[in-house]
Amino acid sequence: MVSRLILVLGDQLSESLSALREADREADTVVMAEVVEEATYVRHHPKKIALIFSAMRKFSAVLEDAGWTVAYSQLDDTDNAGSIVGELLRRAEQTGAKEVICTEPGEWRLINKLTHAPIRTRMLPDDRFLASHAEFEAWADGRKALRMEYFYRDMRRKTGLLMEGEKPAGGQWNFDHDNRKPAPGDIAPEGPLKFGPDNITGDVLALVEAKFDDHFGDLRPFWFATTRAQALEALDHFITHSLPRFGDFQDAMLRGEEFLFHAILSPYLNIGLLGPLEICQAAEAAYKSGHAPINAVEGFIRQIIGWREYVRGIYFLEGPEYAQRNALNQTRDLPSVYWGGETKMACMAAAIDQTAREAYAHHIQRLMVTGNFALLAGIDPGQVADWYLEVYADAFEWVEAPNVVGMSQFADGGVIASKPYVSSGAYINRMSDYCKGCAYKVNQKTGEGACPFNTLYWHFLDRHRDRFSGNARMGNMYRTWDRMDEDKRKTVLADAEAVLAKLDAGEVV
Ligand code: FAD
Ligand code: DLZ
Ligand code: SF4
Repeated sequence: MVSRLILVLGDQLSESLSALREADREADTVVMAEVVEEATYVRHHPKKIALIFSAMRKFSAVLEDAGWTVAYSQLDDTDNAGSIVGELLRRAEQTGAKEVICTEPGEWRLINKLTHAPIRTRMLPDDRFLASHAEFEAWADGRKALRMEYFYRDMRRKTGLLMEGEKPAGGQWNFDHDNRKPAPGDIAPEGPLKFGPDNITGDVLALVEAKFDDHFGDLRPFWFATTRAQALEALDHFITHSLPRFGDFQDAMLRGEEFLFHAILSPYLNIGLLGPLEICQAAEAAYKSGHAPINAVEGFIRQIIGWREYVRGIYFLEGPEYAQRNALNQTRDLPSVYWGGETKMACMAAAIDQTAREAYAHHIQRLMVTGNFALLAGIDPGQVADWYLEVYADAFEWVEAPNVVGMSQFADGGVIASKPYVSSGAYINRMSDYCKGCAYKVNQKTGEGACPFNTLYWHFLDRHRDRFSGNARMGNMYRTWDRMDEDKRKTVLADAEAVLAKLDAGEVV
């Protein structure tokens, strides 16, 4: 039998991968390649590159132990072709293989490259998700609005998670109203389980240091799990220590507490070390045993079988140009604060500083601090999307683009969100302790020391009035704005313009 090449990408590190299930362990060759093209199509955070390379090296050893022949290319191998397609062609020449079998990548860019590769390529569905493309399309078909909540309920019924017969456990589908508490300063979250680098990770760290030192973010200390066994330990640690309070403080932000009660499992889930169902089943077991309350477990499971599956469905449903949409025509360049430039805004400094250190920020920091600011300040959503894709260890376009372009920047014109996620400083003040030590005053609406979120919020609503004033969910905002006396409105807009002018001039805001 002629050998075929079985491609396993850096975010496909699952033994159950469809391409591996289709393959012949005796005859075929698995191809895994660290390549400069994937490491630089955006300038990924060094921790993200190290996570992927280290996990790839260890996964290739697992496959070899299981009897597979693996052709593994390290980034600095002298004959490394530098791209996935280049490496496939090189391996085809070496082995005489005439066909590639792969699992669908999570990005149109790479799907396109593989589809047009000068070697026959068979692409199988990525079935490490609960909903197939066909299932999502069938759900979306004929609906006026694609709201996550209804899709989520179908996923609950499909998986049986938190179901008591036909009814949701606890008597309701969604316990979100219990999950919006600010965190008191004296809580002591356990934080994620951290792993010291072993020899393989040590080699990878040296490589990443040598090759990608100019990428934004700190490589060390590096503590991510890089094997399935470690990722399972991290899951167990989260269920034991953090899940019980995950719900209560899901939206809270505290200085010096980067992780609070969040799972920090998305990097492992998105590269395939863990599966969505096993994570949710572990959480459900914690509810059934009385270890964690329903608001925590329902809220957590909703993020995974609801939001995560839903955004993937949207990415593939909407097609390759989705990530380039700019429905609000926002065109300002991303300011230097996103790259660690000086800022007086304590909330932005906290979110961006921890992003640089950890390649991690939790959902509300991404949505209501850095995302909110970009949207209010009129930043080009393409630049915003590239930033998120670069800086987070869990960022792959199928999940990043709908969250950024859709949910956070409203650049898809409302496919995902029924109204833009914008807020003044009051929301950040309610959910965090950032404002206490900020150079700006969160309660000040105009003038030198006014919180920039306050003036930019009204500027956003004012400049997008034609689009949003008819939105029933935004009527109150426009009524409040219209009730303000005219001089005050003029001052607010002029102050906002001054903030924007400073951003454009590269001055500190
Ligand atoms: P937890 O808060 O503990 O949640 C548990 C799990 O739920 C996560 O591990 C994740 O797998 C899933 N989840 C939660 N919210 C979402 C969501 N909105 N979409 C998809 N999955 C979700 N998530 C990514 O995995 N990759 C991204 O590139 C990404 N970019 C984002 C960009 C923006 C602007 C926003 C607002 C959100 C983004 N998210 C992204 C969603 C969310 O912020 C992260 O999944 C979460 O912060 C990961 O940390 P955690 O494991 O501690 O999550
Ligand atoms: C993100 C990433 C990086 C940094 N490096 C590699 C790599 O060298 N080799 C590889 O196979 N995959 C890598 N990846 C993951 C791919 O970019 C990912 O598969 C696509 O973006 C699709 O999700
Ligand atoms: Fe952020 Fe405004 Fe609060 Fe400062 S005052 S931390 S800029 S919300």
